[in-house]
Amino acid sequence: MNTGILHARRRLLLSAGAGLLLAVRPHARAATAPRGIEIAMAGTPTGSAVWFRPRGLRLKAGQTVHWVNRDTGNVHTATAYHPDNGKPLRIPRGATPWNSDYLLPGESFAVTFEIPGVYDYFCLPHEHAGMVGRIVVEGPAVPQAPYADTDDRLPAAALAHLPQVADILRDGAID
Ligand SMILES: [Cu+2]
Repeated sequence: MNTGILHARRRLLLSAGAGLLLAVRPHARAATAPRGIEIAMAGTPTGSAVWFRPRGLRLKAGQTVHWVNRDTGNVHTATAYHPDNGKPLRIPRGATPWNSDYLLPGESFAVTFEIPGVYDYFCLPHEHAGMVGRIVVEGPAVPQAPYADTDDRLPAAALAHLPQVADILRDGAID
């Protein structure tokens, strides 16, 4: 039996399968900088401090956010606080959780927000360094402290860096 051909064929099937998966991913990563609303993932050159900018952002329903890794030496993620990601629920009920996976410098990830409410998210490797963000999608009744019951399950630095809902609604963006 010619195992070389079999191996080559298996590789072909695997790569075809991977392409299919990418094609149906709702929020594919992109290697080029997108247009529109950007939240930068950034940090100091040594990595001693890392952040999302803005870390607080007000949106209207239907708007799309692009997280872009503007850091030069660090990978980051944008990951919803949700049981699917091993965390307490801190996005509106019924909203789809997201996890960008690791973004290299220059890579980006997009999510469109449809359901009004408060969305908290974090960076997987830097949650304990306080790399978190909060998005408020405007609606008739956005709660002011929607997730107080799970505050004690967040690292102290993460909780400290989540802006207040009222401040986001007033200012639009909080750096
Ligand atoms: Cu990070």
